[in-house]
Amino acid sequence: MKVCKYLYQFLTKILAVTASACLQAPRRNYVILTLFLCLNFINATPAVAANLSSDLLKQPATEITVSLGNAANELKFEPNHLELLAGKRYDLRLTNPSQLKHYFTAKDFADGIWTQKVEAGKVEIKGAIHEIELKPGGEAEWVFVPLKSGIYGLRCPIAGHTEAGMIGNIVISSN
Ligand SMILES: [Cu+2]
Repeated sequence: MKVCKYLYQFLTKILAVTASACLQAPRRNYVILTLFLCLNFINATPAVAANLSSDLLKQPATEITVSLGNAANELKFEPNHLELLAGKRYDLRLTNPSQLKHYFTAKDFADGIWTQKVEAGKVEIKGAIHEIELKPGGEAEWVFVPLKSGIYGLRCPIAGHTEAGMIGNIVISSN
């Protein structure tokens, strides 16, 4: 990591010097800032991932079950309100006990979390997930760590379902 730091400092200097030499004064600062931000971004992303894998992802997960619809085919999430803490690890178990297909769609929420995996049947999916479709009798497990606090909307976008009340919200708080 030390080597990385020196290399990073060296590259920053080279870029700053090159930019100063090539450009007129008014635009110089802007370009240096842009290059600096780019380097920072490249530098910071692996660090965030490394921290997540070493600490946050080793915590025992809190299990939460959300039912999409119910045996009476009512169009609702049960529960329809979730409260989560940023930095904790969760195992969200989604079930669909109804005879209808449903979605768990919460795109802004999905952008504010780190997804470790989604498991469905014998398949495990890694990486960003934005919505999950559950066929009748379907089950899935979403393991993640919330990162960004906020109040996020949840809905099932199948025609008529949102309108009938198949909506909810997910609150991520920092404490
Ligand atoms: Cu639905």
